[in-house]
Amino acid sequence: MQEVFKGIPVIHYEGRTSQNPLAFKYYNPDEKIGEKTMREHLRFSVAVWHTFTGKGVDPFGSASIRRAWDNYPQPMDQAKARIEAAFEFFAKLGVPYFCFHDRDIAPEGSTLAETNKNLEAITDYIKELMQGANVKLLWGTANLFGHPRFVHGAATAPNADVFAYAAAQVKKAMEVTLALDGENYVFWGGREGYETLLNTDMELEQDNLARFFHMAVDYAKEIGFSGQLLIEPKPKEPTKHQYDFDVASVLAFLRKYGLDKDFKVNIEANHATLAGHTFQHELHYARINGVLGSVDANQGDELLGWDTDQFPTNLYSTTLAMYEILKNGGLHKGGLNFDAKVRRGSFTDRDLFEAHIAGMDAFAVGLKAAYKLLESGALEKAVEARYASYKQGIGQKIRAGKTGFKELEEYALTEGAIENESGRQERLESIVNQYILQA
Ligand code: XLS
Ligand code: CA
Ligand code: CA
Repeated sequence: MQEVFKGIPVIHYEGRTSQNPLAFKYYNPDEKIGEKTMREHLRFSVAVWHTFTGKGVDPFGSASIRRAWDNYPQPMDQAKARIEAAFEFFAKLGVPYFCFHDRDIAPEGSTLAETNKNLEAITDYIKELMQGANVKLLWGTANLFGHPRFVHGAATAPNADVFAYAAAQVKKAMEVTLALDGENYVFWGGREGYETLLNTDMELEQDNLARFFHMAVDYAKEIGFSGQLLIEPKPKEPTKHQYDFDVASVLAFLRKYGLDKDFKVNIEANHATLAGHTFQHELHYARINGVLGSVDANQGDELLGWDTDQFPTNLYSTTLAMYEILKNGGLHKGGLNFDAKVRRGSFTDRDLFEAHIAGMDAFAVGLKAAYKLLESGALEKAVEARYASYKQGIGQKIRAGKTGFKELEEYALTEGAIENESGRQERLESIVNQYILQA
């Protein structure tokens, strides 16, 4: 295999004072943070779509990025060259995982049969490359949104032929994920939503989506896929209203249709903020409901209201994310997948490395800060003290379900003036800052 990223060395940890742009300043894969190494805690993954198919296109301009593998006129030659470059990238960066959509790795043919043949050939090639490499598949997924056949959705399309096609595509993508020992399979509802209720049977569409997921669960069992199935919430874009709006709506959907034992969620930071939540809120909501599966590590822009998928560099956000992940006992089968793209103006190959290094370092700082913060118990003590009234007296009775409105009225009628205590928000925020600065 020919070297593609010439002049880019294997990236090493050089420590916080290093000025070398091609070195980690905080991510030291073998350093132990508690019981686990940083590599084990963070489980970083590269997203094949943004990193190897992204071209810097926006609604106002054509491609600003041209990679070495774009020079192959035949789509299958290009697909092979792309995946070879990807494996060189994984090795140089030292990431343990990667993720892809079926269509990122192999081109569509003129029929579904031909498309499947292309996908099988590239899957075999990836399997071969994985044998000599230190990288595993975090998750696979199917692109059910790019082709015009999915203009009105896939599993929620008004056209049953589209539903069938989407099912066939997911069946194949699950087989490919299994063949590559993928640890999870993701469903992001690309165009599963609507633009206007004037032409939409929402009830049928949601029932169909649930039918689709039940079929996926059955098929995973049938082929012996033991990876975790994940749904990735997103509130809008591409459709105005996506059905998997946020973690809470995904949970309600899963419970309504009896799917809650089979799925967890893949939480993306930028999707959380698009939904009007913080990244921490979504992780926390998933954690307390036992469905925190995996993470798409990126960030949005505070001034832009769309899905900019930027590399995560905000230490406040990575610290609070790692705080939730540590409280979850880690990510288990999940990982931190960089579903992030370099800016249109960052068009060199070197930018791809520098962007991933920035993201990995930001999460390494977050991990270190969150670990110490958790060890100190500062936030836990404050929260415990705040809810202390539920540990005794009437509060204890409320918690134990041993009282009702009548007794509570009697209690309220006889109690004196209610005394609330300060929430001390600013003090707690400054504690978080202290731990970030000490990381
Ligand atoms: C798009 C989503 C997508 C999923 C995988 O906004 O983030 O990339 O992660 O289909
Ligand atoms: Ca994502
Ligand atoms: Ca996104």
